[in-house]
Amino acid sequence: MDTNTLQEHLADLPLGKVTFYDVLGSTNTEGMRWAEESALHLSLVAADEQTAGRGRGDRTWQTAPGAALAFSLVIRPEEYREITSSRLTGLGALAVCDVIQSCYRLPAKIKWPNDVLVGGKKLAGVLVETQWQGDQIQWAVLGIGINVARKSVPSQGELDFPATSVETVFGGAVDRWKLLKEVLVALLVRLPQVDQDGFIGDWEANLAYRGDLVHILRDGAEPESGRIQGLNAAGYLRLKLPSGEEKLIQAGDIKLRQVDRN
Ligand code: BT5
Repeated sequence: MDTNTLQEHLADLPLGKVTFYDVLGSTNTEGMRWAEESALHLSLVAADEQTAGRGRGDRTWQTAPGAALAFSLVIRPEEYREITSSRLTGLGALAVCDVIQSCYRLPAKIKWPNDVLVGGKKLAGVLVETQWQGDQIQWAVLGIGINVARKSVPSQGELDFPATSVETVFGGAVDRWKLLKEVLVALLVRLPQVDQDGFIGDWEANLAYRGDLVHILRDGAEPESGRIQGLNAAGYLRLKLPSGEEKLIQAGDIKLRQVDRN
């Protein structure tokens, strides 16, 4: 793949600038640089390999060469007034989920806030980074990493949650560039819905562990347990505590784990 071929492949989508790198630190870091330099809405940066791929907080995201998708979209959400970072994270996860379900017929679920799972294993992660002006998002960079080929899955010892790849769960070869286009189309279909009421319902309908007991883990804080009720309008998790009280959890740096049912 190269920039020209990718531009041709995606020519029928209403994207801004499109650039492909063989090796890049992080497509999100590059996307943020572009956004600061006034890159057009829906500009896309993609890389075959990331050497400093990032997850939330200080976590890393591994993108091995020739095996995965790593890309970031610059979003200038002028028209979507009620947009939040949380809803944009949901947008990325829901778009991947839509494609894995409809094009590959697999039961994908969203582990709130930002992971896509199949069979209880993570195959994609979403990282949204935003620049605010007053109470409005000036721009957002929506980054998605998808493990496509088997060799994109890091060794389990390096991970804090089980991982898989699209090819592993699909059981056959998957064309990375076809998958990239499918996810971009799903993002473009979902983007105008992102500030609508129905969007939260669609996101909730695809949540993993809904109704189940989970632990919410935060560095340096006591874990909290509760049952997942759903999401509020901002995209925060509604957790029913053992006391019966409902608590709203903001995404930030939390980790969510299902409590063992055994
Ligand atoms: C995420 O963070 O899952 C967000 C991942 C976003 C990656 C994309 S790739 C394009 C764009 N450019 C970037 O630099 N980032 C975005 P989080 O929920 O914090 O999960 C991070 C954790 O996932 C790590 O601590 C590892 O345990 C695990 N992990 C790292 N690489 C993985 C992989 N390839 N597959 C599965 N799990 C992985």
